[in-house]
Formats: sequence, C-alpha cells, structure tokens
Amino acid sequence: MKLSVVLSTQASQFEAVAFKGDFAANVAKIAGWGYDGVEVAIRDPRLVDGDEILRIAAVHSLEIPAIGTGQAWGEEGLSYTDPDPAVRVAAVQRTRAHIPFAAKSGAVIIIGLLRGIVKPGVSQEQALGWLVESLQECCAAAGPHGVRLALEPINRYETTLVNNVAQGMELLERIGAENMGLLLDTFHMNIEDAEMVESVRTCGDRIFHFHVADSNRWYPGAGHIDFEAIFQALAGTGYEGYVSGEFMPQPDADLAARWSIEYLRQLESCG
Ligand code: LER
Ligand code: MN
Repeated sequence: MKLSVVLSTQASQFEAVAFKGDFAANVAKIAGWGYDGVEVAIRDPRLVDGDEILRIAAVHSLEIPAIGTGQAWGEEGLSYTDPDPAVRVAAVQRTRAHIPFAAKSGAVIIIGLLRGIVKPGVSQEQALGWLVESLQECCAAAGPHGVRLALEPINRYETTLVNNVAQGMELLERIGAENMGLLLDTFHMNIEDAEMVESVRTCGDRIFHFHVADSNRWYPGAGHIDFEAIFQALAGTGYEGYVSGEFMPQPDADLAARWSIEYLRQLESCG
C-alpha cells in the first residue's frame, strides 16, 4: 500500500492537517519517515508555485497523489451550493484552476467541503441539484486533461450534504462522469457508515482516494478502528492508489506522522 500524509502549502484553520509550516522542511521529514507521497492542501492554486512544489517533492522521490481544496470553503466561503450564483461560479472556477497542477502531478482533485452546506432558504434537493451541475462542469473541464475528481462523504457535524458512502454513490450516478469517484475517509465513515468494510466493498472501483485517521481523528492506532479489515477490503477492490494520513497533530505533528506509518506498516494488509 502506498502511504502519504497531508501537508498544507500555507497556514490554514483546518485542524486535522498535520503539517502547516515550512513546506520544504516538512517534505524532507515526511520522506525521511518512509512515506511514498505527500498530499497537498492548496487554497488557491494561483498563489502557489506548482513547479516548485513538484521540484521539492521530486528531490525526495515523493509523489503527489491528491490536492485538498477545502481551504477555499474554510477561509473564503466558496461553495457549489451557495444561494448566491456568483459564489457558485467562483467555486467552480477555483476547482478548474486546480486542473493544470493536477494534470502535471497526476494528483486527484479532492472535493470535500467545497460542496458547502444547505443554507437557510435552500432545499436539500436544490442544493444537490447545484452540486451535481457544478461537478458535471468541473468533470467536463478536467476530463480532457486526464484529471480525476474525488468527492468525499463528510460527517454530519461538518456538512449537511453527502455524509455517507451510499449517498456519495448516489451522487456519482447523478453526475454520470467517468472521472468522478469518491474519497473514503475512515474518520467520517466511522461516524456515518453502518459497516465500513461493506462501504469499501460497495464503492469498489469508484474509490479514487483514501484518507485515514482513527476514531478520535488521531493517527491510526490511537483509536478503535479495525484498519486490518478495512485494508483487506480495500485491496480486494483492486485499489492501487494512496492511503493518505489526515489526522490531528497530536501529541504533535511529527510524532503523529511517524507513529501512523509505523502502525500501518506493521499491518499485514499494508506492509
Ligand atoms: C477533508 O478531507 C476532510 O476530511 C474534512 O473533514 C474537511 O473538513
Ligand atoms: Mn478527509
């Protein structure tokens, strides 16, 4: 199993990102602990130097499996489901702006909190309609560049739209694009899905990316999730992508990243 960990390219309010500081220094540390890749969180691709990110990653032989986009919601309020059409357009434009770097790096574009939440005065069906339209537009723009998008079911305490894997699969049906899949995150599935192993099996070849944190959102091994069973199911789907650590920097970012890879590597299914 190829392992990566989330690294933000700039300061962020989102807590479950282990590293937020000096990018190059953190990439060096991550490579030193034995990771194969680094997942980058980018608020606005126009404000970061994609070639420099690729250069630094290459120096340490790290791949970039995915780009996290949720900071544009957290810091700027962009979403596909805002009642203001200008905000929805800006969210689609922002997603499209990630395409060149995604194409160069081979990274999947993560659609997490950019989906937004159902705002007062907006029905669930209307919000889902806007979400489907926006993602169809993003997929159509990304497709010719060979870029894939991964929608992440996110627990109910963070969003009111698409909380579990079954809802994610339903939305994929409605979007109907080959380059749209799901990102499964064990922290969210542990809250929302009746049986995580079953969710992994059901999602099958629509799993485009995978996040791990334990039940308490600390590093894997700090809580009570059965990662052995989950990874066996994941391997059974034929998944060849990355398992990316997205957890709280507890007790600190370095220890969390080190203990996570140590724990995952000793699992039979992840060795
Ligand atoms: C992002 O990958 C995620 O898991 C969400 O919890 C973001 O808030
Ligand atoms: Mn996640």
